[in-house]
Amino acid sequence: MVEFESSWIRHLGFDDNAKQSRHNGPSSGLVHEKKVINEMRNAGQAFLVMLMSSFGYSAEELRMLAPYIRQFDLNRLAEENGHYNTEDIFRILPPPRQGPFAEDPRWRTSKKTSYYTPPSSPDYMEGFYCFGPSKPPMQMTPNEQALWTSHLHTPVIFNHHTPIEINSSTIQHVDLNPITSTPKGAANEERVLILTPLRDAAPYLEQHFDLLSQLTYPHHLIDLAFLVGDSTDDTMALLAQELKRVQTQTAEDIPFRSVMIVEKDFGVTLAQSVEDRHGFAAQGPRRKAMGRARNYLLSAALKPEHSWVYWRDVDIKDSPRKIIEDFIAHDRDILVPNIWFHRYENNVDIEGRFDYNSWQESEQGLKLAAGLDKDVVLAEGYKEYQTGRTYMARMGDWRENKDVEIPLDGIGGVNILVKADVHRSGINFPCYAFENQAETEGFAKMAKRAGYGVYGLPNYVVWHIDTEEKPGNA
Ligand SMILES: Nc1nc2c(ncn2[C@@H]2O[C@H](COP(=O)(O)OP(=O)(O)O)[C@@H](O)[C@H]2O)c(=O)[nH]1
Ligand SMILES: [Mg+2]
Repeated sequence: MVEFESSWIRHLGFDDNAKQSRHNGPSSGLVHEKKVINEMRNAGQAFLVMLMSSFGYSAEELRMLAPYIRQFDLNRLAEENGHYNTEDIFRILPPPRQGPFAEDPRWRTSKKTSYYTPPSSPDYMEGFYCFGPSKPPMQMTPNEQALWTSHLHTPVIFNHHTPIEINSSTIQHVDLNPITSTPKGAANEERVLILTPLRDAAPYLEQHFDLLSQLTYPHHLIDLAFLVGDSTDDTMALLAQELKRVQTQTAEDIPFRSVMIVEKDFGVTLAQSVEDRHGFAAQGPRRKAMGRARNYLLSAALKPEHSWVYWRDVDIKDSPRKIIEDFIAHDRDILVPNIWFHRYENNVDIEGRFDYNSWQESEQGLKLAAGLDKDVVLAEGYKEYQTGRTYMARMGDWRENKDVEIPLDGIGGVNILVKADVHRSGINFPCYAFENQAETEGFAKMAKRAGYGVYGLPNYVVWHIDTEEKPGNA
């Protein structure tokens, strides 16, 4: 392999066609290349004859001066039919020993210093060529021999290593290849993004931040992001206050790596009262609006460095501190806990089961959906539509083995851990009817359709507030 680095070698006629012709047999590219080489050779010979006849160099001198003569652009001489520039000759060559020009003052190179001294190493060494394979024939396999003898040209590479360098600060390089989501998240320093949509959430923020502060997953690996929208209460101010409280703590393990607040109103007019929110007619529009809010939040906050996305609603009463580690260890694409609530009646703690959005699909549910208009969004827990689905809320007990998994087809949004690549692949919360489901249930359906695994932990309980505690439900 002969490799040229020198800038005085201009690549002659080896255009793309010509390169192609080496592989594909003769073509006009190759013919063109040969023609140019012939012209160059002719021009070169005419040039040498001129140097002898006009300038008085002897043949012996010209042989010695070969390294200098190579600096002439023979390509140009070929194009210009052998016309040369006398100035170039005075500039590049040392003077001839004899003849009319021998003492001409225009020579740039001093006869004494450089005349016929071989130019220093690399240039001069180029005069010695070694053709042949890199191994002795006895060590070559028949295939290697055939390969070597079959090529007609020594392969030539021009500046093959020239790198492409980009200095512009407007161009950013993102490599998603090293971003993984593994069961050893904390040990691998995998970054977690906690996402919370907020609307009229003032009463719950303090508790929310108390619980977040207690999370044992390293806080320097956690980014928080909130979407505040359509609120009529003081959600924004309280959020700012709570964030200040947490982020300015001096204890190293409390503040989080970063916080983002996204504001976006969708013009949702539904009141946040339990009746308004949980009536059947409200479910379709409400779930679509929630889906949209989640997608806006996700698209604004998900950064290339995130490995996991942890969706966490604001109205959580209690949850295990190790929940992120516990969930990551399951190594599932999408994982949800069971959602219950406490209700105290006559000093008795009645454990209520909250979330009927986490379910396993049934024949009845599929049949029902098949008979519905594609745009209808199904909602659970309403006598209008009997789906016959199996609800995770009805299973499980927090006293049992927390690691028991069940596959799910629909999920609720109170707590979801998602491998970030699932979202990156385009699986999000449909704000329209996807297989007759929207938002988190549509998310689960879409993920399953795309081949991702959706699971629930019936015995791993996160405690939602009792809906009767909601303001506006007096
Ligand atoms: N930005 C925004 N957040 C909302 C909206 N509706 C609910 N949220 C938030 O989304 C989460 C879940 O809502 P929630 O009313 O608790 O739903 P539920 O638990 O299914 O009754 C909470 O953190 C709410 O503050 C909305 O329209 N816009
Ligand atoms: Mg809630």
